[in-house]
Amino acid sequence: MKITYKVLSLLLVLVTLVAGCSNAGKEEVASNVVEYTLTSGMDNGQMVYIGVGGGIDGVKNPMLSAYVGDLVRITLTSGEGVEHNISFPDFNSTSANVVGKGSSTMIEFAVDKGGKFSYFCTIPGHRQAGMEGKFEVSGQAVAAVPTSEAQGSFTGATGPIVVSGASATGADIVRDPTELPTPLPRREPQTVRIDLEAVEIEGQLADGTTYTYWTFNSKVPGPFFRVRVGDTIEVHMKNLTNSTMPHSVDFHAVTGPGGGATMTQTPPGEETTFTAKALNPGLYVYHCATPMVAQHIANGMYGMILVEPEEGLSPVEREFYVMQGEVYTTEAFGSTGHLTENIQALLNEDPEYLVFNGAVGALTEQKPLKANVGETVRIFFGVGGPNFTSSFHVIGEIFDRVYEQASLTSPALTNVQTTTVPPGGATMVEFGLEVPGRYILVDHALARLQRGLAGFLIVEGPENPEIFNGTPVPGSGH
Ligand SMILES: [Cu+2]
Repeated sequence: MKITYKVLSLLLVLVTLVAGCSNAGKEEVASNVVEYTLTSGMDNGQMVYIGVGGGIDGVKNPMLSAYVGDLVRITLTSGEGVEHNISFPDFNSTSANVVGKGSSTMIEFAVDKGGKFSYFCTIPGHRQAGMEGKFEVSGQAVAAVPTSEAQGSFTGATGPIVVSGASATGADIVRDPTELPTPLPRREPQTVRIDLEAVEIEGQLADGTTYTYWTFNSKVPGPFFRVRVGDTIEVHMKNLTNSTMPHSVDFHAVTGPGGGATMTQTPPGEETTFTAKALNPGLYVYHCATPMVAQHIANGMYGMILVEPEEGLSPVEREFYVMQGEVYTTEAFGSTGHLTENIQALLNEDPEYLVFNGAVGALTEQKPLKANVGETVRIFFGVGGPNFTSSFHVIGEIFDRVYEQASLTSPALTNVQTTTVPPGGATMVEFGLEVPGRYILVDHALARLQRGLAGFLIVEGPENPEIFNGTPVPGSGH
């Protein structure tokens, strides 16, 4: 008995010692608190998280790991000044947004289940632009948490819903279709400076409806540039300090990787520049090419540049600048108030709005095209998109000449009713005006008319009954 007691006492002492040691060990390495520091940045045109310190130092979108029962602490710092956050939706944890270079935020959450998970930035478009990494947890679940419940807390993709808020007013982002440079005089090739400024702006999308546009120079489309073949363009790409995104520009007129996008990924508050020689005459689209590119285009970042052939274009009385685009909102077409972008709808190619020159009514009530009987008009027409091909048509007119695919060095097609223009493509059409009245610019996929896609060409002058005669029916809409 005595011996047994002694053995037991010894055992007890040993157990206590071992327990003490192991506790001390845990505290020393804090094995149940896992800390990671990440910063945000750009890499190859992608948005990324970059690891700071330890085994993840410098690693893009590093794999993070922990054990069940750990407490995870994540510090996120804005490395480039763009607004971001970090979310672990499976653990119901999302940080506050970091705003401005160097600002940081921290989250902590308990790891209650094992498995493979993701972390990402929940700001629309950022996950798709690259801000996503893996989070692996070893061990068994501490308490059963239904995965579906945890996933249900993340509401990334909702279908369009009708929300009619109070009507809202925003800036006029509509590009006047007459705002374009006049034909260039005959001259030797020269260097032409092109100034672009990325401006994120709350603009008027429709009556009582606003939307946060991303623009080149505060209008949609961006400025129309006009150079001569052989000219060198010197592009200055500026991004306003208050931007939430980096922006860039890809000129389809440029020969070189990314059309300039590789050299113009521009963080908020900075400026980039490059030069390029215009080798091929034509009418070309330019657009922002910062990931997710489709999002930047949908939000309004597109425009056109005309590279005139050496001999120039034939003279016409009037030239117009029109571009087609799509807007993807969470709220249904016709909602009032400030509408929010819907990335899932963008990925589904399911826009609520389709517009000429940026907004509903832009080229009808607000800034219609105007001309006179006897004149010849030329329309530089392009599709920013990002997704929809246009079947461009002017109701009541026939295109005398279509420079198909905006090829200015091929013979024009003659006498065309409707012409196909792909996203990131353009056309140049010309036609004479014989009869006064109101002509309607459409995409002949006419369901789109119901979503805002219409423009007016108002032609004044004497009636021409020999060509068109009769009595208009009231309310015909033409
Ligand atoms: Cu952009």
